[in-house]
Amino acid sequence: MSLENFDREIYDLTNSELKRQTNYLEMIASENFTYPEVLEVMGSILTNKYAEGYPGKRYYGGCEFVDEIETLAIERCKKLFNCNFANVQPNSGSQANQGVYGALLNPGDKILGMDLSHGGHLTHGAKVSSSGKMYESFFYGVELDGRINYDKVADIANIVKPKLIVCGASAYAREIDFAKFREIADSVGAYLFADVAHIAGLVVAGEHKSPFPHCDIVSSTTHKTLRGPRGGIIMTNDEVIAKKVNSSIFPGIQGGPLMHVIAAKAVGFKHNLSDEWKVYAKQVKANAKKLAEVLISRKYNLVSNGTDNHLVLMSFLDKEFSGKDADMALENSGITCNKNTVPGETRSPFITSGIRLGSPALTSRGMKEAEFEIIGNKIADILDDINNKDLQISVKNELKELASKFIIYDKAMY
Ligand code: DSN
Repeated sequence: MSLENFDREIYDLTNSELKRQTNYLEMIASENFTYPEVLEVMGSILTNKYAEGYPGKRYYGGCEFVDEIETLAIERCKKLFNCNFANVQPNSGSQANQGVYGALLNPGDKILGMDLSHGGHLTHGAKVSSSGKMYESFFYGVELDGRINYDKVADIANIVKPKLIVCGASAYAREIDFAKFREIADSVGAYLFADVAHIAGLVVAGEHKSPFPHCDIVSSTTHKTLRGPRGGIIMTNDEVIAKKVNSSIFPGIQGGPLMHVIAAKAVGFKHNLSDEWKVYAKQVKANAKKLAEVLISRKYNLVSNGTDNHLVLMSFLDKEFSGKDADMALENSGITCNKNTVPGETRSPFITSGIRLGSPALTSRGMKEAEFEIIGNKIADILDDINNKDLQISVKNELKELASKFIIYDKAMY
């Protein structure tokens, strides 16, 4: 029986979400539109198969085909990141990071990561996350200019003497210098762990410096700039670390891997290995740069005054309206983004003084600099007159018209 006939509520809600994704301009920096082939295999019979263990060493029979699938995913992942070992089983980026810590740390060990309010991630030691509960976490941040000051990171590392340093961020618009982090880690004898979830799609295209060979271990999600299915991965060049990672993921924190998602990761990696991928990643950066240029020309402040990657952080510290106000005004105008804290933040994390805007999803729809110029100007128009509800309605209609020229999925997929 079809979903439409069996469960009309979920069918209708899924179609409503498809319409929302189609009609709105998706500018959440961590979101993307994955490929139809990825969706196809994720919705396949592979979901039926239990395969606890790793290829060739499973705890269940009947794994001959899923073994081949996981091996393909591993080999493609290694080729992409140019490394010797990959674990493609983490169900998410958070679980990948939990797996990394489980492999290298004991409860109570010290870790040093980027402060959540400065652009870090929950799993980089935030006290509300298991990374901050199980380990003693310390933080570095960005300066008021929005950039990491590597000398300060070195000073903090020298005082804290962490066992592991995390580099990588969720809201940092500038290139991360993995070589400098390596020097800092070496100066205190710490492991260096890069979480490249946000920038992985750029890294594998050569559009951002690679964390290898500088980092001992690297994690990522597969759905952000990589544009694959939701999920996590862990990579390393060190055989001892690789073995520890495998045990840390299974049986450490996960049971049966999601074989339909692992197959989808393999399909996503095949896209990432193609020549077209390099064109896409270059365009993601070019589009973010154009957006930054337009917003600056319209007299808006950007954290770090620009971008080297796929995202732009707008700061409203000098404005009467907040990040939350801007987020709502843009949502009313057909643009989806998220409020974000900024360096020197004066408002609460629920209100904030900034928004984060990303280019990956709209680039996947085929938009280029010309469209980002239009969108940047529309964002500025809305923010210039933030209480003008009529303007928000008319911009929403204009942007819906623009969106309709860039189809995401050319047939109903459900
Ligand atoms: N939630 C993701 C982001 O928005 O950056 C990180 O996991």
